[in-house]
Amino acid sequence: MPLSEIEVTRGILEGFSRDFLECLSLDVAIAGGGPAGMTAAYFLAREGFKVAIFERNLHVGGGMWGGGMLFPRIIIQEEAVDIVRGFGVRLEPFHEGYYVGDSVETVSKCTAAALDAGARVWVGVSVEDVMIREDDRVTGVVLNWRAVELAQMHVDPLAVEAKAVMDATGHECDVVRTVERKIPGCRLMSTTGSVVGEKPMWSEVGEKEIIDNTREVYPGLLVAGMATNAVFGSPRMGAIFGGMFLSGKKAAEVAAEMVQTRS
Ligand code: 48H
Repeated sequence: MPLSEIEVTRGILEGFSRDFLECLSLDVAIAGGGPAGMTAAYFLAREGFKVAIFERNLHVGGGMWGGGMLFPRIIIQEEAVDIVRGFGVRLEPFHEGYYVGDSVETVSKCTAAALDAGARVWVGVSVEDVMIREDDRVTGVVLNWRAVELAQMHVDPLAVEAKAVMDATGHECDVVRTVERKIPGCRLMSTTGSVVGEKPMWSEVGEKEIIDNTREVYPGLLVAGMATNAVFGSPRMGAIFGGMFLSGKKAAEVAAEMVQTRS
């Protein structure tokens, strides 16, 4: 029996509404669906936390699709191999302690793993602001369609509450910058109290500091992935991606603690 256009529309709207309504009150809201955000979502969902990613592009994967300079390969160090292989990604050893993998396979499989674990992923949705309460705690994300943002239409946003908000927006650390800009006298829980900005390439240091600094930087708000190095003024690392997965995993642990102290 043919399906009418109206029934197609009903199917889309009913499915969307049911699933989005479930996301109005989250344990963890993640801004950005790159490798760090996706890994964090996977580990949180696997532990039963209610977690959603809001990704402003139509696709997830952030800067991983293009590997190094559009050669679709990424380098993974030993410490992150279990995480990446845990997603089902095939990795080949190529140097002592280092492996090479296909960036397209890695994006696809880590995304599938996060979805299978129960994370929700919303694409085309920008985190344009946060919600804040009297105790200066970040209590949720403020959302708008990316298309609205790009068209610069004056359309008011909607909001989702969360016990923890994760900035996994990559080099821009967009959410932390928003908090810093909009909260008078804001002091981040970081070395300098403010966003320092990412430093030039030094892989070894960048990969170490990203793990050390993956943490809560403002009450209710934590950082993961390259956003961490942007906030703390650590170097970039090029196409070595292990730190993104390790930071995502640590961010899941930090977020889980934040949720538990608020429950
Ligand atoms: C919703 C947003 C918003 C917003 C941005 O850039 P990403 O891949 O970030 P990470 O940290 O997971 O991985 C970084 C890695 O890809 C990389 O760039 C490396 C290793 N660089 C090293 C080097 O030397 O250059 O993903 C961030 C995602 C993107 O998909 C953005 O579209 C998205 O966040 N995003 N989503 N609301 N306000 N801002």
